[in-house]
Amino acid sequence: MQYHEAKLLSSAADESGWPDSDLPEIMFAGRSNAGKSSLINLLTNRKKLAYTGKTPGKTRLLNFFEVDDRVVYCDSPGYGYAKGGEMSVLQFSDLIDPYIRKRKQLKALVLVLDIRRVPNDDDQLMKQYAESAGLALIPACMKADKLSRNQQIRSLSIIAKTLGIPRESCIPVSAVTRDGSELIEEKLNQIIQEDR
Ligand SMILES: Nc1nc2c(ncn2[C@@H]2O[C@H](COP(=O)(O)OP(=O)(O)O)[C@@H](O)[C@H]2O)c(=O)[nH]1
Ligand SMILES: [Mg+2]
Repeated sequence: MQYHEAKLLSSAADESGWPDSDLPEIMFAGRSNAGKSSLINLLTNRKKLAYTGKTPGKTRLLNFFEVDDRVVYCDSPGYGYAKGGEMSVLQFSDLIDPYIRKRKQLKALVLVLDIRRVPNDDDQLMKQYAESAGLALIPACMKADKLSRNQQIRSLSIIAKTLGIPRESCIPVSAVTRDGSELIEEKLNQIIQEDR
């Protein structure tokens, strides 16, 4: 396990809150409770960097974390319509649309999915957002520890088919066992290095 220096740079409700930084950025997006914050904590080896579960007040903002003076991770609110802290698609678009369109150093979208759930229209839309902005797409299928190997393979097929992407690109991840985190890290490193 590697030690990572990580700190919150800013929490942004709009463009004025984007951090004053030139480092490459990676956005983490997905439905509420999919595991976005857990994945950021996993990748940075920090238990409480990003807020997991319900943290009132922080749910409607983009949270930017600088990691090892080399990359910035952007944690975003859950999208879609539901109870709890989720944002409507419209609110969510207002927040992320300018960011995805204008932020030059944004390189990739980590699409955070619950491996047990079929991607919905919002997930599809998010994937299209990434595509149209020319971002690399990394589908992280969280909570793999909740399924057997065979169940994982079946779920990954369904997820890949629904999103119209190759199954090999969908990475099963567990924040509990840490499975998959190295693969995600590898992909992110490639993207960061290509950017140099
Ligand atoms: N078993 C298991 N639970 C997870 C995993 N990832 C996230 N969770 C749990 O799922 C819930 C939502 O996670 P969170 O990171 O807050 O999701 P977010 O809303 O997308 O940021 C929390 O209770 C996490 O502990 C995982 O890989 N395995
Ligand atoms: Mg979160």
